[in-house]
Amino acid sequence: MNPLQALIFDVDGTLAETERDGHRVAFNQTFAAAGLPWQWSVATYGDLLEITGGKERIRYFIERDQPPLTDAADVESLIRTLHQAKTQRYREIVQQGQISLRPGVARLIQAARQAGVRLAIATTSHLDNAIALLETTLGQESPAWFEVIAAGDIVPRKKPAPDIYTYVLDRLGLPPQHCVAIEDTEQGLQAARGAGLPVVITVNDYTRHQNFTGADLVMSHLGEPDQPHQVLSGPLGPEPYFTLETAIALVAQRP
Ligand code: XBP
Repeated sequence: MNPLQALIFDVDGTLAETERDGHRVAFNQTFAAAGLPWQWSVATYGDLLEITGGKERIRYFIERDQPPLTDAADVESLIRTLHQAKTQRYREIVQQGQISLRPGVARLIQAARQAGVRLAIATTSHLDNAIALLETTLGQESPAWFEVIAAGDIVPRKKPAPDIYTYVLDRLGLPPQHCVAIEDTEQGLQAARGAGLPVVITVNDYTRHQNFTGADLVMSHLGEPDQPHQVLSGPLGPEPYFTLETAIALVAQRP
């Protein structure tokens, strides 16, 4: 039996750099359209990313920066309304083709499909966002390549809780030691590790300073044959880019 049975991908920041030019822009457009004077700069958004989940992020921002609003009875409905509008705007941004996959993502997904390694998604973001990104970047049929797409509120506790990964493993019917999670954040690492998964990290501008202790491999990105990656910690693979063979070696070396 292949020791590697499945790859489980995070979405935002891992498949594509969606946060700064996608989600952040969609939040700001939504606030402006609602007549709210809130605008999240690139730096402010970096701080807010500590809170996973868009609704949770808006709630945290209101409680931290807009305390008069916290007494309003309808804060929860404001958050819900804003988040629905933001999801729609984010989808439009993605569908306009403004966001592309990170290096090596499409290559690794195709290699997994060819090798019969199963695919799944574990994201904190809304399901519609994940589907829009897959369809726009990998083709209309691509969501069906993923046996499980676990997203948003499907579990009550978001990352760094392990729940979303535990949910995916249950649905796949696989033990964690035969899968690899691919993440970009410390919260994602904690969630995947909490579920017992080996974890590969591809850092980005928002996350490269985070603590990735416990990750099996930390890289600049997955890399391509003509776009080698940098391994920041963990074993060097045979190629200057992340391959299925590297993932198999990571899984095989686990006790
Ligand atoms: C990233 C998130 C999400 C997005 C916004 O999720 O934390 O909240 O920033 O999406 P992941 P929503 O890294 O797990 O993909 O507004 O739909 O929550």
